[in-house]
Amino acid sequence: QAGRGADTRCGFVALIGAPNVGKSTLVNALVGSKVTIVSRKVQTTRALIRGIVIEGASQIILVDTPGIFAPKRRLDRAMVTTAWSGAHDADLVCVLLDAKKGLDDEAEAILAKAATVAHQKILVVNKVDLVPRDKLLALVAAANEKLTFARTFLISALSGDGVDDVRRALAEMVPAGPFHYPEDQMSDAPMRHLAAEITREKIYSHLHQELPYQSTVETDSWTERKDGSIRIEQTIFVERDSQRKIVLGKAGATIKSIGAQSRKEIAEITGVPVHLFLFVKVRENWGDDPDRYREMGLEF
Ligand code: GDP
Ligand code: K
Ligand code: MG
Repeated sequence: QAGRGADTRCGFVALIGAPNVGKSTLVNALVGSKVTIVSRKVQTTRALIRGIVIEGASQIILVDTPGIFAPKRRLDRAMVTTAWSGAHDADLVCVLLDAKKGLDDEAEAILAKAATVAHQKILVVNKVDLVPRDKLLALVAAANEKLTFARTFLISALSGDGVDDVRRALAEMVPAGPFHYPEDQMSDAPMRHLAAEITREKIYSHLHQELPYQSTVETDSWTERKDGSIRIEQTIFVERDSQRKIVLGKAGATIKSIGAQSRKEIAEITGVPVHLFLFVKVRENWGDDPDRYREMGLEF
């Protein structure tokens, strides 16, 4: 048991919502540190990532999930199954809606399915920075008609507006019990996994169309050197040789830029100098290989 005294609370809170609603941004904002990656592209988050935060005498374990959408590929199906299993396994479910998109078909489908999850639910309307305040009330009313929410919050995960209120409410709502994790832990993922995710985030921001979805990153080695720096080797796997050439870029320019940005961010998080070595390899059909999903933490 990770502990503290008799009066503590601790619980799992799953964040559920459409792709790009801002689930990962909210997890990072609640934790106050980057534990999960963010991009403008859908399907950035692939597995269940836990961000851990302490508020008063409560430990809140936030479960960031892949977005809920109509799956086509096998990998997509695994992501959506994983998201719902995250909701069923949690103590509380936090349903996110995009203030600007409102109750579109995707949001309606998510609310309908969320109704089958037994736990208490809270509604978080995100991206309120993009919409006039008076429009929000109609959305909140409509959503609460579809589903009963214990609490409703209007926030901007990006600016941090309203995030403290969500954190305080979750702290009150998680069940009584001892902490599951040590007090200084912010994530359940090992640093070498987050480092691979950060490189994947840079692939998402550098490359377009299908390539990000057909690539994955693994950390092969992580060595702490005598001078206090860390030497990290990572492999970027793609499905075809043509994709390998795109990741490398002209005279290696693209991979150099991906590596430079990733290295800088990993160094900021670890607080020590980082030497990052990236390799690109072709592994055909990795996206159809269930063994790969298991390594990624997905269910199928
Ligand atoms: P996820 O797919 O639900 O995890 O969404 P992400 O956290 O990856 O965010 C998707 C995009 O929405 C990113 O470009 C974020 O910067 C952006 N975003 C997230 N929260 C907000 C917000 O409150 N306001 C605005 N304007 N953009 C946001
Ligand atoms: K995203
Ligand atoms: Mg995400």
